[in-house]
Amino acid sequence: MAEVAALTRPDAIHWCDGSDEESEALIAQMQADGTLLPLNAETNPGSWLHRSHPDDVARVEHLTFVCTREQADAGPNNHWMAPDEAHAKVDALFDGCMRGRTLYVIPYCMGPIDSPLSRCGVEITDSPYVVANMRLMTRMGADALARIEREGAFVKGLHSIGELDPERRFIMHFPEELTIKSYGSGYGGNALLGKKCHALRIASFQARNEGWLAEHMLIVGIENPQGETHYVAAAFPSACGKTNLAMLIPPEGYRRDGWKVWTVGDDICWMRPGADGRLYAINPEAGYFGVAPGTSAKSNPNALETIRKNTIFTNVGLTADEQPWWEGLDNGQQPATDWRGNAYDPDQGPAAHPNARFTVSAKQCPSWSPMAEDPQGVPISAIVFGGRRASLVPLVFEARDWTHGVLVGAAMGSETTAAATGAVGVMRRDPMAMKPFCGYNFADYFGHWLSFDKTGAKLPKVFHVNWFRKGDDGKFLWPGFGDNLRVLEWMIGRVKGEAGGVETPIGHLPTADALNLDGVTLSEEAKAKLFGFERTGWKAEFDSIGEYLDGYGPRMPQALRDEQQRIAGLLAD
Ligand code: GTP
Ligand code: SPV
Ligand code: MN
Repeated sequence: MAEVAALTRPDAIHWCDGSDEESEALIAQMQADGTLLPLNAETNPGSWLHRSHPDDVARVEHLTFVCTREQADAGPNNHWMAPDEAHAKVDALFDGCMRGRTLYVIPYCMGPIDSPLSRCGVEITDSPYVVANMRLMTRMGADALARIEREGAFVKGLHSIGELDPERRFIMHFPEELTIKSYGSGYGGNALLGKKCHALRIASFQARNEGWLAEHMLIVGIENPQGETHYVAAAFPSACGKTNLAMLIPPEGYRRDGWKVWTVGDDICWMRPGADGRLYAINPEAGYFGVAPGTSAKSNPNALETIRKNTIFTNVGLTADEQPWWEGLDNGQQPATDWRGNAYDPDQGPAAHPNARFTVSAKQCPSWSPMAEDPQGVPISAIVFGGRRASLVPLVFEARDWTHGVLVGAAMGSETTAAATGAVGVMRRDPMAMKPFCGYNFADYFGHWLSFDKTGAKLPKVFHVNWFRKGDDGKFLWPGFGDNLRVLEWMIGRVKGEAGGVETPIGHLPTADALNLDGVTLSEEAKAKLFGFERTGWKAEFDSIGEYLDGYGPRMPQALRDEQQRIAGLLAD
C-alpha cells in the first residue's frame, strides 16, 4: 500500500472495513458528486443509478493482457506483453494518477470466508463506485483482512479509473506474481478486480498449479419431487443465459409436482475433487452483476424480485418518476431518459445500454441456496456447455465420456454479445466460455481438464445445450428460460441412468419421448432442428474444430486431437 501510495499520490487513504456506516458515507458522497443518482424510493428502495462514461460500457478484450514471462505460457488465446514492459507501461499511467482523489484499500475474500476453497485478494482503487460494487460482489472488509493476515497470501490488485480514456486503458494480469493492474476503466469486469481478473484469469492459473478448476459457470441445484437435489454447473459465454438458468422458475406443471430450483452462483465456479472422487464447487462471488435488458416478470421473475431494493443499476434508462427501465422489462412503463441521461428518443438507440447491469447481493434472490455458504461446496452431477448458435447445434446432447466432454467444451462456439466491446453476433470459438478469461495457454488448460479423469474420480456427465437455435423466420425455436428445466430434467435422468438417448457421432441426443414437453407447442421445423442431427453440417463443423485445435500447435494434448479425429471419422462414414 505504501508503495502504491508513493506512486499514485492520493490525497487520502481509506482502509475499507465493509461496515454499514462506511457504505452509507460512501453512498452519500457519491450522491453528492453525481456518481450515483437516487431511484424512486417507493418502487426501488435503497437503489441507485450509475451512468458510466459512454466510452466505458463493457469489458475491453483487445486491451486485456496476460503477462507471463514466456509468451507461449499465455498462449494464442491471450494478448501478451512481457512483464517488465507491461509494468513500465502501466506504472507510467499510475504515476500521480490519484492526486486529488482518495485511495481505497479493499480486502476481499472470494468464496465463503471459512472455506478451504476460497482465496483472498486486496484491490486498491480510486473509485468509490468500485468499492460499493465490491461490497455487494465479494465478502469485503474486516473478516477478509483477518484471513489475509492469517494466511499471508493474497492476490494484489491495483486499479484507477485514470482519465477514462480508451486510449489510456489497460487490464494487465501477472499470474506468476498474483498481481493485477487495471487502468482507465470503471466498468464491471475491467474494474471489479475480484471478478474476472482474479476469480477467473489469475485463479485459473493458480488452479492449474493446485489441481482445481476456476470456471465461467453458474451453479444451480435442481430438487426433484422426491426431495433429491442435483447440482449442475454450466458454462455459457457472456450474456448467453447463465444468470437466467441459475434462477429459473419451473414451468407450472413442474411447480405443481414439487420441483424446486436453488441458485448457488450465476457467473463463476471454483471446483475441486473431494475425498469421494466427485467434484465439489463453490461460488466465489457474493452478489450478481447481471445483464438488465431482457429481464422481465416473464423471463426471470426471480431476478426482478432480487433487484427490487438495495441495487446499483448501471447504464439503464429511467421512467419519468425515476424508476429503472430497460428494453424487454415489459412492465407497462415507458422510458423518459436514456442511459446517457438524454431525453429518450428511439431514433438515438435503446433506452438502456445493451450491456446495462444490476449489482445486488445474492442473498436477496428468492431462490438463493444456503448451500452457497457451505465451506465444502456442492457436489456437481453434470457440467453443461452451451452457446448462441442460430444454426446446426441441437437443443441438447450428451458427451460419451470425460475426454469427449472436454472436446465438446474446447470446440464450443458462440455468437458475440454486447458484454465486450466489438462486433455483436459474430460466431467465434469460445472454449468452455473462457476465451476472454483463461489466464494461460488454452492447450495447457485443455490438458488440465483432461487430467481430472483418473483412478477413483467420479466425474460429472458432460452436456452441450443451445437455447438460441433459430428457425427460417429468424425467431428462436425453443421457448427457453423456465422451460429449460425440461432439458435439465433429462440430464439428471441421464446421470441416474433413467432417461433415453440416441447415439450419434456428436453424442447422445434425447429420444423423441425422453423430454417432457407437456405444455410446450413446437412446430415440425422446431422439432426437426432442436432434436435432429445434421451430418453434413457437423462434418464441416468438425473440420473447422480440427483447424482450431491445430492452431495451438504441438502443445495441444494428443488425446484431444485423437478425439476430434475419431468423431470426424464417424462423420465421414
Ligand atoms: P454474463 O453476466 O455476461 O456472464 O451473462 P449471462 O450468461 O449470465 O447471461 P444472462 O442470463 O444475463 O442472459 C443474457 C441475455 O440472454 C438476456 O437478455 C436474456 O434475456 C437472454 N436469455 C437468457 N436465457 C435465455 C433463453 O433460455 N432463451 C432466450 N431466447 N434468451 C435467453
Ligand atoms: C461477463 O462479461 O461475462 C460478465 C460481466 O459477467 S463482466 O463483469 O463485465 O465481466
Ligand atoms: Mn460472465
